[in-house]
Amino acid sequence: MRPTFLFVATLAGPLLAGGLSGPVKLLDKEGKPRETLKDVIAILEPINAPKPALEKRPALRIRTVGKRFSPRVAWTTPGSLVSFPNQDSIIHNVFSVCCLDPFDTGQYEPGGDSPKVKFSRTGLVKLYCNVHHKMNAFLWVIETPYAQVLDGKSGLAFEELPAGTYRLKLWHPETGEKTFPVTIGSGSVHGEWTLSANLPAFEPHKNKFGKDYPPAKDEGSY
Ligand SMILES: [Cu+2]
Repeated sequence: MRPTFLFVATLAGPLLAGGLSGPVKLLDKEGKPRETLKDVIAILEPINAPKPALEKRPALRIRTVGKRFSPRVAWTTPGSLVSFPNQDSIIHNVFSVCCLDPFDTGQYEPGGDSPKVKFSRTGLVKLYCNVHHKMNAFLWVIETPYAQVLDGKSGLAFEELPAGTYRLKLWHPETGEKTFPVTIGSGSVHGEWTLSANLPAFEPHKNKFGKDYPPAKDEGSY
């Protein structure tokens, strides 16, 4: 093989790829570490790095079980479908009125699935139930496949990232959003990030008609 050919082949080779990993710490209002990271989402947005092809995600199922959404924090990409299977023995009615793609599933029965909802716009969608005031969930619609909802035990861990600069966005319902610049080279980058939970654990909201919820007998049992 001639040297000139080798030189060209090197230039045309795969882009350098690296990884990003490390713990995310969550502090409470007093500055004490929370034991669980549950419901933290990590989103990595390429700034000066190749943007990966954005494919539609498989239909996402956010279950309603025990008068809660599961998962409570989730993500998908624009144009993908989401439904809310009812695995309780009571009626639910999932809706969102805010900002992005408002929708209303209407009431649907135990054991049933909701109509599938397509989210077209990027951003944070706040999901509520019109029957149960305290049910809430958060759906991030994002234009990157680099996202992870942390499981409460591990930190974040991204692999096979093309070299370049990124914005790491960390979000939790009680911390809001915090961003960090990240540079990825050919190796693995290890970091450590801290979020402060200064927001209320439950954000009051109106029902789908913009009215207060009627007092519920079992409000305290969530
Ligand atoms: Cu409900």
